[in-house]
Amino acid sequence: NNHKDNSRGGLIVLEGLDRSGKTSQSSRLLSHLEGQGLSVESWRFPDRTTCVGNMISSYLTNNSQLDDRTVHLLFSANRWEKRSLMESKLRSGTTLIVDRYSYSGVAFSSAKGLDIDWCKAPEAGLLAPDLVVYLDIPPEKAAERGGYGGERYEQLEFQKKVSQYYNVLCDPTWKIIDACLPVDVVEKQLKEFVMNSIAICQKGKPLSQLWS
Ligand code: Z5A
Repeated sequence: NNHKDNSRGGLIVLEGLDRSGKTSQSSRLLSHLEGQGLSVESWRFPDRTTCVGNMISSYLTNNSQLDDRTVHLLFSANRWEKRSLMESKLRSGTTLIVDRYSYSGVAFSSAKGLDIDWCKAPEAGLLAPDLVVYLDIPPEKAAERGGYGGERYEQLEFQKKVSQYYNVLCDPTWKIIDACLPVDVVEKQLKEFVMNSIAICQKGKPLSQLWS
């Protein structure tokens, strides 16, 4: 196979607790990759701009109540509605930096007490990330960063449970960065992981599916 035919962008996912620094690192990474002349976009889930995303946003801000399984499936649907766009962007050579993905979906819903396999099921068949970077921060440290707003999940005890489920989901392919390090140090480590991953995708690594 001709490499150029299969060349594509990378699907880069950032995961971590609330306040672990995902948003800050996404924007730094975006600027860096753009500066390298790469085609790149920054995405986040939930994507609150869609109809489904609107329902999720209203739930997170406590403006509506929803059954736990219902909201889980909405988060999943919010990823499914972006799946085909995601695939076409990647195939056209655009790298996507995605702030939260299916792992958040499973970790947060499992932390509420839902069965983990039940939580994983609707995610199967979404595109598998080429790289998952976990920004690792103890829940207590994250809480100290302040700015916990009024959103539904922004409570220390709950974040502790979420962190336990991230540990269950974490596999040896994940890259873990100590998110308590200074922002610049985290950024440097992140860039290295990402540049390596993009290089492999450019050489034609096949796209694969999550949990199927
Ligand atoms: N959720 C779900 O249940 N199911 C799903 O499928 C998905 C999500 C996708 C909304 O997510 C909620 O939805 C989320 C999970 C759930 N609930 N919680 N918790 P969101 O993406 O809208 O919200 P968030 O991810 O929690 O974003 P965040 O609050 O913006 O956190 P962050 O992006 O990780 O952190 P940050 O904004 O970059 O940084 C936080 C602060 O720390 C800020 O003041 C920074 O300046 C500071 N910071 C950052 N890095 C450092 C370092 N290295 N040192 C010191 N200070 C730092």
